[in-house]
Amino acid sequence: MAHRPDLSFRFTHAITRTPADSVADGIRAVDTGNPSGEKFRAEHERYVSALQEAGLTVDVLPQLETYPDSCFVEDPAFCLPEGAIQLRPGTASREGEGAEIRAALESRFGKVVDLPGNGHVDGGDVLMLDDVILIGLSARTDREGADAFAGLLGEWGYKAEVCETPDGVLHFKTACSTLGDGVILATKVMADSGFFGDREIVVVPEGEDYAANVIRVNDVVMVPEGYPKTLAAIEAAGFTTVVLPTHEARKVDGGLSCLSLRFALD
Ligand code: CIR
Repeated sequence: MAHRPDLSFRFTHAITRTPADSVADGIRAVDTGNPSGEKFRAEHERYVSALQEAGLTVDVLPQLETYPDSCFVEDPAFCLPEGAIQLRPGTASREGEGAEIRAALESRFGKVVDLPGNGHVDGGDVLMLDDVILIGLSARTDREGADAFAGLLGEWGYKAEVCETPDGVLHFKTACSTLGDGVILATKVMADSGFFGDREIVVVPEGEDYAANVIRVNDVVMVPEGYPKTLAAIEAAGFTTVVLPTHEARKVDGGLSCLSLRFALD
């Protein structure tokens, strides 16, 4: 299938995983306190409901105590209408998450393949735009993994480009999102990077960088709670929004995109 512009925001299905109590041991750059499994699960239920209200069939996988960060299902896989790609997350404590999500991918896709080679890619570094898939090199995604992934996407008929994630940003998509309809949301640093060419960008207002990670799902843009200036900027650009709490996810550097794999099946 050729790259359809609406692949970045028109979805029929999602896969999520219920947060484990062990999420308190999840990786984080700065310690702002441990997330509570119970509170996180309450926020996660609202997230799943919002995806369902946006029209998606959601597979909710059971909590997996062995992997504290396993609710962030976006990182170990990438899904396209043609099939799913099992990635290799670039941090040791998360490498096994790919195998754990394999059965769920196989239950939805006739074709599931491994990222070729030995490199690493986290799905959080992969931004699907209307006409290209951007892969950000980061502390998690290395050159070998990014090049192998871009090559595989090319074989599947997709244009992919590898770029640098700015210093101090965990994942490429920590700092930008597709709003769909040709528009990107990005932090000032990311907007100034030149990665987006002359595409239209809504710049995240100062002090609200965390809110750069939103998800457009069909007719709505889901925005984290507590970022009024970003919410207003997205609405001013003509999008309909749904606000969701991500307070527990944020304590372990998680946001809205990483909590699901979203895809369109015919
Ligand atoms: C990690 O550091 O891997 C997790 N604590 C958070 C992962 C967030 N994933 C994402 O933004 N794609």
